[in-house]
Amino acid sequence: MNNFSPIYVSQPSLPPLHELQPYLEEIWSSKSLTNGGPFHQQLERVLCEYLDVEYISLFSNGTLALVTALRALDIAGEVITTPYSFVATSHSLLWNGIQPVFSDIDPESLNLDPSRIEAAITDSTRAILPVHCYGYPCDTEAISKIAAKRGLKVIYDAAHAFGVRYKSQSILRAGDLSVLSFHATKVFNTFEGGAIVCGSAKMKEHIDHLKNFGITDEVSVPELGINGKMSELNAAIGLLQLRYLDGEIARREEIDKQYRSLLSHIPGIRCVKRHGPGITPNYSYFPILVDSAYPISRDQLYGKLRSKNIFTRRYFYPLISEFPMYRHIPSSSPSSLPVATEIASKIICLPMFSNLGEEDIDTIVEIIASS
Ligand code: T4K
Repeated sequence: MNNFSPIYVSQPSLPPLHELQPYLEEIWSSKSLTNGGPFHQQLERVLCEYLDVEYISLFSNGTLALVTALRALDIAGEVITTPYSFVATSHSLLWNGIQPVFSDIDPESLNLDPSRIEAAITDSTRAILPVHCYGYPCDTEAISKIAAKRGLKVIYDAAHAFGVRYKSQSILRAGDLSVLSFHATKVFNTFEGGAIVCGSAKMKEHIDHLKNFGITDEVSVPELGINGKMSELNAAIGLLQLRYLDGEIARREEIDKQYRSLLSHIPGIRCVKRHGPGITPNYSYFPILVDSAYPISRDQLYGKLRSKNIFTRRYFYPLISEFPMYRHIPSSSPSSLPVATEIASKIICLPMFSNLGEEDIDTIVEIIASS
């Protein structure tokens, strides 16, 4: 690293270009470009195996997968969700005409705090939409209990949680549906892409119809669908990426360790807990909290890093509840979201990707240490 080459918060890993050639040749010769072609089918099969889940429906991106997941479960009314996420989480509710109800997060996991969910339930509540933030598993047992007791569906936004396991089981098996993102910035990427994970063949068939405009056969469109299909090119890239994924995650684990050890000596900087007993993490992000004991503010540190060509991100600031289309909702009041409000004011996600060198990490830490 030098002061002139930028380091971004993430950088997609790419397989060697020549490995793409045979896939391209096959696509060109078969002329099967999309609509559930052979690479699409193959990727669904291998992802089920890799992730240890029953059924997967691939999508063109995670946002359309979220929109479709809510539609597949016929959710209306109100849905309880977290304000501490990427805006796509709540946007998927608005696109379905559903009212988001924001509930506060737990200060350690940064996920929905289960002890607050029940108080947010009304007669109109139909579902809970939690996020496994930065890939850290939600308290799925507590959320399942609440959902079962109150007759609610649970859709997990698992955009950050590719490959994460808890108690030897895929976290994607929790709830009614889980939604993944394969965007360029994710641990596993297909350039753009996403998926819905479900537990029954019938549900998968329904989702597959919904992502293909709602078409069930040449003359039948029994319900409103959308175009959420993943192309053969994206599926081929996914198949290639999978070959390198274990190495990608192993390198990220090393980076995580290096950051944690170097940052532990800096007063006012706290590394967010991302692993714990029973958790197999994916090291998708490296979030730190900048406390009042740190000599300068979070935004000053963010600016200082920027001035040295290190482009971190304040995921997730502002809170979703602060954007204009959400601000008016009663549950958006900062006084009812004290934990999320505080965390959003302290968070910075440091660069995390497998090509990040040891010198880059040293430089980033030195800049943080020198305030
Ligand atoms: N739910 C959650 C919880 C999510 O976090 C997301 C997406 C979704 C749902 C929706 O899934 P998708 O519909 O996206 O599949 C990014 C991503 O666009 C977004 O996918 C992600 N979450 C969110 C947390 O971050 P930006 O605007 O901060 O990222 P962007 O495009 O500025 O990229 C960050 C850095 O990565 C760049 O500065 C440089 C590097 N980069 C990025 C891209 C796109 C590259 O080197 N190459 C690239 O092609 O939103």
